[in-house]
Amino acid sequence: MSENQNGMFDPKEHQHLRYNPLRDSWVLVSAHRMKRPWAGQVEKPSETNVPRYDPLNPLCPRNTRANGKLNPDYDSTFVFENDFPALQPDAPDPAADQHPLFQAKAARGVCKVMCFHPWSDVTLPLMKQEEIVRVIDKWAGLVEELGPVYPWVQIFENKGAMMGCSNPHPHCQVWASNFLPNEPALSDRCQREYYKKHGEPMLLQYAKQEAEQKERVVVEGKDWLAVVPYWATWPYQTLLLPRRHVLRISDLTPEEREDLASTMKRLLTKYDNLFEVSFPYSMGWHGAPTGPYLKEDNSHWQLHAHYYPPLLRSATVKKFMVGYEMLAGEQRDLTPEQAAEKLRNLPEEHYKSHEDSEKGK
Ligand code: H2U
Repeated sequence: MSENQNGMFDPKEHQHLRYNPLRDSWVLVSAHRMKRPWAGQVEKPSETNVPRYDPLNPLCPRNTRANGKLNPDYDSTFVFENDFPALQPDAPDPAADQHPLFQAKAARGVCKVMCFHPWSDVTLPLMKQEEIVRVIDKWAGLVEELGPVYPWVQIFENKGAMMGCSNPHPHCQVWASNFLPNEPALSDRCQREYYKKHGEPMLLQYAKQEAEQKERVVVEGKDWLAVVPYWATWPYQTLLLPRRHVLRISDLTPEEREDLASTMKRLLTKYDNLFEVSFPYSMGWHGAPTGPYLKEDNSHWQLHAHYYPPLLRSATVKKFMVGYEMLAGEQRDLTPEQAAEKLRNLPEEHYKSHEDSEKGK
């Protein structure tokens, strides 16, 4: 970067654009805006007390779901077909003869819901490491089951009402489709082009760089790394990366699953500790595509998870992706380095662990 009128470029002081190589787009970083007062504004909403078991919650063990089906008395993870699926295996094809401005394509697939735990009053960071390993094993199992049939298996978790989550019971969703959706299609193109040009998977090279530079690292495990990416758009966005070249979640070794569970627990505990609230986010896994892509060379791919949390300044003040973001481009205030430092310095003991030990959890 070159000098400007104010002297040497300082990313904390001077607005600039950063390149997102996974989306081939730019984000405007305006860190000087963080000088607006913010000390002391840590508003904490009164946390609603979720009961461990609610006889009316359709996700709890032994309860009846919307379609009248009974859940088993599960004691670990539990997967069921979404009773209100956005994608179903059968739908007729739209007419082939189409105007270029009115194009439609066939969309088929399946939607599943996966409960992480039989209790409604826990979240991933409050679960035991071995319980998180079972979640990871189930994610891998779903990719193994649906991957041979569908090109894309999207595992995602919407956490918190702020992110549109409809049920407090710890769960995620899995949507498998007969098409590659927009985000993975873009990511596929970007990783492929990078690999062609640089001869190494983009995110493998990126993880090595971040592990050396350290300033954006939030949590480091033996096999995993959680960073606030250089190009993050959400204030506390993170990227979870394996250190080894791994194409899909189903390719992880038992040791890598253990380390992933530990890294997730540490990261998500820090998230909760940031504003002392169960931190809302949307997260999801991206790995090499499946279905017909299983027969192709996907060396350009590297497995990773994105965490997109909406909160900015406190438990109630969220970042809105509106105005400039909707009409021009993404913009952020605090730098990714500042966000990483804040998260990194937070304790790895959950703020609730004291309360919970008193309650004898
Ligand atoms: P969200 O909280 O992320 O919306 O996920 C809950 C999902 O659970 C939602 O997609 C499904 C909803 O369709 N669900 C059922 O399949 N059956 C039910 O009885 C309740 C909710």
